[in-house]
Amino acid sequence: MEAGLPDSTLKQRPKTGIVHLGLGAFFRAFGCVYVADAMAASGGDWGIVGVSLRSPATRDALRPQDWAYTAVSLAADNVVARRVEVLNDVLVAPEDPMSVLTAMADPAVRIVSLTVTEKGYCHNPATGALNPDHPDVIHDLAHDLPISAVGFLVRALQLRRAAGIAPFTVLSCDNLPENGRVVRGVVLDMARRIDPDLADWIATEGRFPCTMVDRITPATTQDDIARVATLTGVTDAAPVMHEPFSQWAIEDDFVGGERPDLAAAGAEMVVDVTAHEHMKLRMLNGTHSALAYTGYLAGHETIDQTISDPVFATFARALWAEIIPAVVAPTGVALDAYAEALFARYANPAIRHRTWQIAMDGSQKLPQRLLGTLRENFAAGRMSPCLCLAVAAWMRYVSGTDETGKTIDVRDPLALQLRDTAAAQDTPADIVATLLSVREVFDEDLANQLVAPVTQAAQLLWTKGARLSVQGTMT
Ligand code: CS2
Repeated sequence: MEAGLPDSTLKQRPKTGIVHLGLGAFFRAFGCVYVADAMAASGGDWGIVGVSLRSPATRDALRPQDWAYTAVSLAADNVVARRVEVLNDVLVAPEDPMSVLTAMADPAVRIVSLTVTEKGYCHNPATGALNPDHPDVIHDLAHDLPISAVGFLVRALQLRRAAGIAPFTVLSCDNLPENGRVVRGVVLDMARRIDPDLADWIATEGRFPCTMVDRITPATTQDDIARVATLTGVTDAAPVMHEPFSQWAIEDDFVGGERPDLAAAGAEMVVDVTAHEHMKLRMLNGTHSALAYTGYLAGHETIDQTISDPVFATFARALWAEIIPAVVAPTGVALDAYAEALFARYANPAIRHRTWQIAMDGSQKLPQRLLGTLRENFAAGRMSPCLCLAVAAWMRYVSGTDETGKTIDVRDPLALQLRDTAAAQDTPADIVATLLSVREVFDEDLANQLVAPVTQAAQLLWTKGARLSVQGTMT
């Protein structure tokens, strides 16, 4: 059968107003849907040009479908498919970086949004600052045609300034605390190394609102593609599967106030997103990572499987009990109720979110997900045995061998360094000591505080295995 969604070519698409860097499943299940709804409600030219920074796969799948695709909302008892027709094009940066810069420098483009994952910011996760030794940063400082997202932002802003065009708003949609301030910091740092006047112009004229994004969107599988074909009767080579829930809180600070009417699509436009961000990163992503490492080691493939194991259900609640004292609730939110809602979302059996997927890139995720909470709990004299066990589970996971002796396919920018460092040690205590000295992840103060409780957790983990350790930590 020919791939494609035939009637899409008959419709007029909105003109492009947004370039999106890092067109993965999450943004297509989330941002694209909000922007489509905002235009349906209030109009505006906010069509999206997506950019893949690495692989041509998404472009190749979507082009025969005229860039339209199916977003499938999966509840336990209800499946709803909708067509999303907001993309006007998909560019593949390594094939033609100039075409990406040209799209970003177009005066009609007023927003450049990003989902490039934590490691895409080329920053030091522990400090948030640009990592000048990152190979992509070194490359982008030496060449006009960049390879990193940060490089594309800086070079496109440079072109706009030279052409007398206002900057676009940079809208980070990644799970980083103060994501807008992080991206502003790395952009200004790189710009300053290229041209200090450019950096000053970006600092004055540019806008980098922070956002909190939330929708669980597992990677699409071949089974999903077959399922969507059965469901809709149409072959879609790149559908996206997501939970029904979604939440987007955005600081309403855009260049010239130019943005889609995202509030009409259900986004919360706020003055300061910090409280939302902290709550979400610590309570959702923090427990996601904790369940991913311990659950994976205990042999659970997905989050819903993990949480349907009573030991891990209790563990999730014990984690929230440790996390909640370190979270300031956004106005009108009850944190206990938020935790219970998260539990129900994790338990959704229709969402097959692999523990292995969430376990990826832990070196980039741990600081904002687990370590901030731990730091504050230490300062307040609160014990956090479950969070410490999660850190120990990450250490066991990145050591690269599971409890049955099988190799773990660890995906992390520091994977080799972490595995080799751990492999050179004899005991769990030595592994903990050596991994706590990885300064990209743990600062010295925190490492000193973690040494005793994480060693204790690791000794349990290495002798008893994950499931019994989880059980033992809570009794
Ligand atoms: C997950 C997130 O893969 C991960 O690390 O924790 O992608 C999570 O599903 C989203 O942030 C939910 O909004």
